[in-house]
Amino acid sequence: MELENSLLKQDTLHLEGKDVEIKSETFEKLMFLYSAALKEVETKINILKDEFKYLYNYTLIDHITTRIKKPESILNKMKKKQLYINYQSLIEEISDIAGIRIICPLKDDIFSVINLIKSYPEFKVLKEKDYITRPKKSGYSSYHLIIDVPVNVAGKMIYVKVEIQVRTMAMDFWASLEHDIKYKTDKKISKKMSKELIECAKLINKMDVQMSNMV
Ligand code: 0O2
Repeated sequence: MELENSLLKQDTLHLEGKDVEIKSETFEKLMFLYSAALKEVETKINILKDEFKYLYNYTLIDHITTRIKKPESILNKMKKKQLYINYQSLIEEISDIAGIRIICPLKDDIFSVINLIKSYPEFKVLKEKDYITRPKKSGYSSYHLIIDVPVNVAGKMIYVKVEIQVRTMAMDFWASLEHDIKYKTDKKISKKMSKELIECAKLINKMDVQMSNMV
């Protein structure tokens, strides 16, 4: 595999300055760490989801999805960012290898979820992007957090980055379709289509605000 071969040029990997070394042939072991961190976050968010459902009879979170970024996508992102293709830059510069997406019914729920996540003492927030208050030029709306998650491996605590995206069902509908149009079709998005997508994002935002006001 191209990515793996390139990364293998580096002999050892130092994680977050901790006394942990991973031999270069163990790309899978690195992915195991991301996967372990993702499971830690997923469990906590599922407990939060159930807490609101069973204790307060409220659907704060509709559903959760998780994914580990595919090697090809990691490599493409590294190339796009013009990074050195090695483990160190992968760990330091690519923050969304492990990703969890939290889908809420209402816009206000997003901020509740974000505040609750921030209150977990074990998660350290490294980066925060509020594309809810200020959507991207494309029309994309979502709240992003990059957190450091402690994972206990071989008796040592190491910290692994996980990206959390929080958005409403309506925002997720838009983002999924837009992502498919952008990445799955070979067509370059025309100016007309970009404008239409921005219009749709505005309609979705209007609907989200209206729905929030009704509840
Ligand atoms: P994929 O295939 O979904 O994983 P930075 O963190 O500043 O170095 P980055 O990673 O581009 O740069 O940050 P940003 O803008 O927060 O975007 C991270 C992710 O948000 C993207 O990951 C997408 O999942 C999502 N995203 C951002 N902008 C858009 C958009 O315009 N449309 C859609 N549909 N999703 C978006 P990837 O790796 O680009 O893609």
